[in-house]
Amino acid sequence: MTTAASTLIHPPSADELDAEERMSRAEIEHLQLTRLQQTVRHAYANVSLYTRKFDDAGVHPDDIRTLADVERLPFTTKDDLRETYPFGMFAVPMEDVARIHASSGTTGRPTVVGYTRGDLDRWGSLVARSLRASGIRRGMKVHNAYGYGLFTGGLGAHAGIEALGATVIPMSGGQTARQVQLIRDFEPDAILCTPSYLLTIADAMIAQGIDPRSTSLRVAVLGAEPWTNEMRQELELRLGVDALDIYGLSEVMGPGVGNECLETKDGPHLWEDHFLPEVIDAETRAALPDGELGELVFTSLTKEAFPVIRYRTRDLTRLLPGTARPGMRRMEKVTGRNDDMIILRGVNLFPTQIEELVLGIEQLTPHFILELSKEGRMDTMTVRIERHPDLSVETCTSAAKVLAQRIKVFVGSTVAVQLEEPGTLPRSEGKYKRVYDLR
Ligand code: DLL
Repeated sequence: MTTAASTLIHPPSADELDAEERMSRAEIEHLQLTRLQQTVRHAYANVSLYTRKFDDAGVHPDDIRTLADVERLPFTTKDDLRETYPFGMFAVPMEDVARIHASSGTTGRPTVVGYTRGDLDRWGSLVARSLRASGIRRGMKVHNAYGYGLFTGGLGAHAGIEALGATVIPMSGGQTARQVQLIRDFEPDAILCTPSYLLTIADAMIAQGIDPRSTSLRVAVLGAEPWTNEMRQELELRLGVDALDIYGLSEVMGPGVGNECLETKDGPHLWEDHFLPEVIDAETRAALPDGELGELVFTSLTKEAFPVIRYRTRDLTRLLPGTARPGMRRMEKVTGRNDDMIILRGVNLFPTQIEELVLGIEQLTPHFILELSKEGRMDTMTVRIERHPDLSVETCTSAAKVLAQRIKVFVGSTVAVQLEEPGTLPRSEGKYKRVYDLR
């Protein structure tokens, strides 16, 4: 732990944990198998898309006798969700659906998901577990700046804060100046938002003459977009908080599918009593052993309204053994999605690789975007980055040159780095749009 503030918060003690968090690996796997069998039967019986897919694959729910048998089941993709838009994959009658969420997505129809009353309760308790793992507890005030509405971030986090018994400040995203004022006036202990939005908030504090390290905030639970360990360090130093990674996606539930533990900060532990993770080779779709990098796939184990079988997340990561919760596996911090990969003259790169390099150069600001364009038939990329307001233009210009060199060395691409005036690039209000493709 890197901050002075972190001495004030501490991880939950063993008696504060859920019984499942204390289970051994064998106990978790036993629970997973029973729940997998129930989920597969439920999906096959109640969702016609699954009936058809299972039949086409020649597999029946009775064939699932071990956890490894999950590999016999067909995958589910975002296209399946689009095809059954809006409610075709709900496994319960609408009268049992207590809530609907949707994610806009970048292309095509939104994906729609549903929850029974029981699903909402389980979701709330998993977010509560996540926040507790982050060091938040009853008696703390939590400023929730994830967007409320169809996005699962706001309401999902809200329910978790309430389930934990902490005090929720339901701020939602946007209105940054007001966020700063309320952080000052209400003195929350914790903030929940995207990592890029926390940067925006820190900047707004400085603009209002407030030292971001001087506020009451001690913990930040950040997710909904990829972010690097370098960004963690940057945010922890700037704001004097412990920054923890919360992971999730609407198709699988929403925030709280996994969360980092304060004592280790080594990638989110996946709450395996409710989700069965796999990592596959995105090309061949073959299952990969733990430790290998590939596409993350989830089968839900307790969902009623919207069970998912081997849902392909498009997130790239690897599965690792549990540490702070030895019975449950971790995943490496997700630093890229299949969809975010930029192919620049034959070289694959992810925006987080650039983030890592930017944050490694002290004279640069973390405010940058990537612009892709064409010069003749050549694809080109420009890193547009704001210069540091307190440093001379010469210093910033040479830092920009260093960045271009490091991108060449570590990523293998020749890119242009263009300095911008402070405060001129778009600021995040939620999930940050980092890449602009002008080709
Ligand atoms: O972003 C749920 C969420 C809200 C998670 C608040 C955490 C906090 P979607 O809008 O469906 O749901 O987007 C899901 O966002 O597949 C990842 O690509 C990305 N993502 C979510 N959490 C993380 C994270 C919410 N901690 C998609 N690190 C996922 C990296 C993340 N990427």
